[in-house]
Amino acid sequence: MVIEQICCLKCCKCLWISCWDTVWLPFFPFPDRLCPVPHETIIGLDLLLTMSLLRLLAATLKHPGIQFLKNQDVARKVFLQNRLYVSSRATEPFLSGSNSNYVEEMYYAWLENPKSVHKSWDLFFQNGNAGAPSGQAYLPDHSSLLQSHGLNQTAYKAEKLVEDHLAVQSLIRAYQIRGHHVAQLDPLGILDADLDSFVPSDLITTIDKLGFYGLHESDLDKVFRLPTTTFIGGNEATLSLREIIKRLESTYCQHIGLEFMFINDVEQCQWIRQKFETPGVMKFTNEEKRTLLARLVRSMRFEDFLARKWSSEKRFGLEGCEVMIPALKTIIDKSSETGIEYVIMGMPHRGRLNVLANVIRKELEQIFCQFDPKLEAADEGSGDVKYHLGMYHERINRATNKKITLSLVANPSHLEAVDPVVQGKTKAEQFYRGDTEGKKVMSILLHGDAAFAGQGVVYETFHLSDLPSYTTNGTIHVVVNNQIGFTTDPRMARSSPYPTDVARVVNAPIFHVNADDPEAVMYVCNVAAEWRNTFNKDVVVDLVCYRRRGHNEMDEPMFTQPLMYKQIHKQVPVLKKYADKLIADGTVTLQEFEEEIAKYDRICEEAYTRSKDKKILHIKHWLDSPWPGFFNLDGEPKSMTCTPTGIAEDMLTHIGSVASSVPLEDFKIHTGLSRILKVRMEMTKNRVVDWALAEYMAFGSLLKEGIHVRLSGQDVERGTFSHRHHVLHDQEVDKRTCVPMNHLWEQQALYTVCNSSLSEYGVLGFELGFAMASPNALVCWEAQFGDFHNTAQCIIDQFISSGQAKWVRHNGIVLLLPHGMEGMEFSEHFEVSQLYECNWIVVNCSTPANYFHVLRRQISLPFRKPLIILTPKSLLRHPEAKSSFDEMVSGASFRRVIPEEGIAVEVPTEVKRVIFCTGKVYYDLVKERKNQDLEGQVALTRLEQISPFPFDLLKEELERYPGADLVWCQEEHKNSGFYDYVKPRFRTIVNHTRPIWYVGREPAAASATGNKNTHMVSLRKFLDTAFNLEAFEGKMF
Ligand SMILES: Cc1ncc(C[n+]2csc(CCOP(=O)(O)OP(=O)(O)O)c2C)c(N)n1
Repeated sequence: MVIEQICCLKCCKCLWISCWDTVWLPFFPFPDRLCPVPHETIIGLDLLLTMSLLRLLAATLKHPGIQFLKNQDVARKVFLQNRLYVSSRATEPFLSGSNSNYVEEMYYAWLENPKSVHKSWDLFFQNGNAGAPSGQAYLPDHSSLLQSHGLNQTAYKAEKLVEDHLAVQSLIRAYQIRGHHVAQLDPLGILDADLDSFVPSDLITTIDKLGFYGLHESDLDKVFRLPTTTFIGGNEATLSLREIIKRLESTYCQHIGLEFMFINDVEQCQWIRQKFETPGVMKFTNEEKRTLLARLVRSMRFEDFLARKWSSEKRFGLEGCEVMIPALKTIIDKSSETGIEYVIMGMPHRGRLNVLANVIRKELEQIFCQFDPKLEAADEGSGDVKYHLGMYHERINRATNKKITLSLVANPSHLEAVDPVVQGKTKAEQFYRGDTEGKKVMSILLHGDAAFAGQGVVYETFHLSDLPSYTTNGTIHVVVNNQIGFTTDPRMARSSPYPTDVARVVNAPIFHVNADDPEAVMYVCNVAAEWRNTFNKDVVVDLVCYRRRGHNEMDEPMFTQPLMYKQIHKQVPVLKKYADKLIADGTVTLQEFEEEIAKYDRICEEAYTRSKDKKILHIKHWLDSPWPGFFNLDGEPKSMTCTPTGIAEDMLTHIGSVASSVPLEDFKIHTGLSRILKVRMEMTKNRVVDWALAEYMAFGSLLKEGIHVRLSGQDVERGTFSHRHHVLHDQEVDKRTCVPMNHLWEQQALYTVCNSSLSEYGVLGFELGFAMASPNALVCWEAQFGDFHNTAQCIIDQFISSGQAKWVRHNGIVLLLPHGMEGMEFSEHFEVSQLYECNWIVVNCSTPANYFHVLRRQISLPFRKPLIILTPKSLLRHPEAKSSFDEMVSGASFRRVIPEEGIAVEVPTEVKRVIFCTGKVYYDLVKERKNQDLEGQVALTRLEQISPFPFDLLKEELERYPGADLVWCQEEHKNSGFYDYVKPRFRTIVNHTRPIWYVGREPAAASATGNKNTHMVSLRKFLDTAFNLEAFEGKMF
């Protein structure tokens, strides 16, 4: 412990340490560490600090002195008596049991030869023997004891001075760390923003608390030198204690509460301290104040206008946090000033219409007309409520005169679900612009306090913020902290002091601010934007506000929050408060203020009149991510055809050989991997592919066409089942990797393959957002085996399956979902139009070639549609699951159904049973049919595309075998798998004239048994039924 103190001091003040070392040198095993400063010069503070340290150390060393000498000779006793028994306290603070042997040795040596010890010891023993009073023998004063009395006085004073300086340093630090706990953040003044009325004992909230530091009221006018870790002095190096406390209070305990001292980076902490502590930083010009007032006018009058015109409509108004509009505008202005060209935003319901109107600047009539219940939708789909729609707008930023694009991403009601989506879209926009540092594109996420604290996806999104393939180089989070979630009090809604504590995990600074102080809010927003620009890290602005009405405008909040709402009813609106202030100080006149209000009201009225002419709602005018040039001018696909997806054989060979090699020199791969690559090379020579190679071929060929391919998910680089190996690792050089896919062609698009954090919800949302930015990319997310995708169900339900219907937004994301039980009349373009009509495509490929084609078809389609690919684990290495190049070359395409191609087709009338199946069970059925010698009597037809259902092809199949039993066989339990989905569709095809029998496992609650034997028995059982041609005789359907 003592040694630690040495180090600590040494870091701070080397001069003091020198002196300290000199005095203490004999007591510690540092014989050659001499003070670099002559002892004679060590006076004043240095000496004092030394003393105070000595006292401190003595307090920790309990033994009271060198009594051990008492049985030594007389001369020694003389010394001892003088040293030890004159005081009730330890005589010399540094004399203790732990160093007693050493001191004793020193003393004997000195007795024999005073020059044999260090001169500080010499002086000490001399003074001791000369009868120096307790505590003064060690003073490194070379003059005599004659001066000792006067020196004692000086020493005491100086000692106190040093102590006080240290105390003041601690006090400053206490404010920096804990000042926010007493900041006046709640505009209502009834709830502590940190849910705790506790006042830290080291903040000087009353004068008696100076005692915590050993200070007194009388010290208030003493002047102290300021440490380098504070900027409260501005240009002054010293300040009186009174002024220090005043400035700390005004920085940390007024309307801004800063949480940043947990950040591990000293430079970042210094930066924040400088931004907030420097005196006079929060000054605004009159022009800035007027702009702020005008923005508040718009924010507040917009809500008033809606309330007047549609008093019984839900709009999730912003009343109580009107300052959010100027806050966002300030962030955007500042970011535009630093070079940002594109801001992507995500937000919940609260204040969304206001943001659309006053931040994005959507035409007001487009917003107002949506309140008309008779408005007809012009687009396909069910549409969505007005406070969920997205928006994209390019405009000139008035503050900077620079072009800026603003996009608000459409979202479902699921709070916070949009967060990772916004991040993914932002990453993509940065990627396509080559904006590797996020200097051109950035994101802003808005949150409600309850949702920010409660929803796990917030945490998952934060954890993406610093990962190389997912970072957006800093997001500005703005929390509308109205201190209530629907009807739930925050004290029942979170266990953390603030709703924002989740941000601490990534060392993001958190700026709490009282939303009724618009200037404080503006200042904080400016700093937040500068922070992002400087450090490319996340930052949180917590707008502590209130909700003037109920959760929505129809709700009665007094049922559940009576006291809070009594206070809210008394609350003067922020606009009035701020206007009064500016009028009082002469920044604006009452007349100017009233004119500003009248001007905006007029704008709203005129837009309202125009809105009445709008009879049709075009949801596509609310697109957050338009894809210029991809659709025709009406927003329709340019064609309804899909080019074949096969490719030239030499391309297949080239990709195969790169996939089998290491394109970098002197790169040593694992021997096991060498074997895998060798097998790949063999397959390429033999013109066949397995699952992994088919995927390689699909990705590689798309890259050649300039299509960016991105594959993300847990362990995707190697592949969970070690089949992929898209990233090679040098076995001898740490972190040296190679992605052969990026060495395919001279001119090719980039391939990104990235292992993700262990998140499904967050990462799938992110990739969906990435896919949203451009149609010219194949963005794939792979889940791990075990139905883990169900923790991302919200993204699947709310965005992937229904996104197009709600927001007419196409998205071509591909979900690779490992799956398995190891445990009529049709038009010419039926296939493609069916794909266009559906909400997503689900396939379960049984061959590598089909997997290859379906990936390529994703890009070849003239529109974009989510694609779900079930990828059976066992087919990754199944010896039968191989495809020839012949199935992949030019002219070949994805096969939605693979009909029977064996001897059963030669005489179809002989076929007694057609078994329809999908995926891997096909291989079990083939084997069993062969074993039972039923190849002429049982036909096997594979359903490769499950949705949309290939009615056309299956109809042909059914008609080919008119006299056969129709059986659906699946390995899943009856209540899972696809039986319930295919059955009514098959019956539609046969017009309910023939039954479709079920063969498979019995219903079960759990998806797989943990027992291999049970699994095999149930497999045997259903295979027996599948090939028992009498199994359904006499049965009713
Ligand atoms: C995931 C999810 N759960 C529940 C809801 C229902 N809900 C809508 S708003 C709301 C309260 C949100 O409170 P807060 O985040 O503080 O935002 P505020 O409404 O106060 O602005 C709830 C529970 C929802 N929309 N999403």
